Amino acid sequence: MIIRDYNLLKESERRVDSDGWTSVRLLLEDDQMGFSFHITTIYEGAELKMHYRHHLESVYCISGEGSIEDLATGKVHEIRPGMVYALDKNDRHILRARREMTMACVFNPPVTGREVHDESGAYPPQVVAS
Ligand code: 9YT
Repeated sequence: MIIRDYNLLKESERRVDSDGWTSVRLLLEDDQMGFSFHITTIYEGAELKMHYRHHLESVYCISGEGSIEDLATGKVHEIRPGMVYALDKNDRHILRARREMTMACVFNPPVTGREVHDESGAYPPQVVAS
């Protein structure tokens, strides 16, 4: 069993900071769960264009408010506490935070730890050892 405490890990090397967001990676690839699990803070006013071409991601909004724009359709969905979105088609999207948002995020395949977005808004593919 793995037991971890966000309150301790938020100031550790598991915290990754980037433009408009910070993320504490509570479960990573080397935990061998088949997914990674992060608590991500999206700062107020942030506008993040993302395209996880190599990962599926589900995101649950714990607090804050904003919106997600599906770049395939142009449709904008409001995001409030209690809502989840799942990028089941590796959907290109823009996430906007009107107020700081706290999100619980799951990635499949799991990220390894230090990933930040590349210029296309993706993380690199999982490297499987042979
Ligand atoms: C909600 C979202 O996708 N934010 C970007 C950071 C990402 N969730 C991460 O690496 O934890």
